[in-house]
Amino acid sequence: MWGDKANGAQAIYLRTKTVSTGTVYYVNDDSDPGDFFTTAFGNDANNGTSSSTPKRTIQAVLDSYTLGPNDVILVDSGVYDGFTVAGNETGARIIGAPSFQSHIGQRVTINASQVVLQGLSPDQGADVNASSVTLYRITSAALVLPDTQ
Ligand SMILES: [Ca+2]
Ligand SMILES: [Ca+2]
Repeated sequence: MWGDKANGAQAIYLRTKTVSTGTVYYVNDDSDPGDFFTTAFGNDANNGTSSSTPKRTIQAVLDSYTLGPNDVILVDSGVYDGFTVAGNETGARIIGAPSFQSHIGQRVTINASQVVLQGLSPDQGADVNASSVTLYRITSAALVLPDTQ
C-alpha cells in the first residue's frame, strides 16, 4: 500500500496474471439463473460472438469456427451436451461460469493440444487424446485421464 502524496488517497496495487485473448465466443442454455457471461438465451442460429447472441451448444461454436490459441468459449451456467474439440483447435480455451454451474451432461473429447478447460463440470468425464491439455478448476466425479501426457 502506498500513500499518494499528490491527492492524499491510498491505493493498493495488485500484480495480476493477465492472459491475452483472441476471439471470444458465448454459449448459454435456455435458463438464466446464475448466468454471468451472457444476456440472452442460447440459440445455435446465433453467431455466438457477443454476450447477447450466444449459441446453445458448445459444439456449434466449435463447428462454426476454427479456434486458435487463446480463443475462448465462455460457457454460462446451465446444462450442455457433450462436445469434441477437433485436432485443429490447438490452444482453444473453454471456460465455465464462476458459479461452477456450467455442467456438461455428456462426455467431452479433447483431440487438440494445449486446450484449456476451466471452471466446467464435465459430469460424464472427458477423454483427453492430446498433449499439454490443461484442466483447471474442474469439478467432476467422472474424469478419466491418461497415465502420461
Ligand atoms: Ca444459463
Ligand atoms: Ca472448428
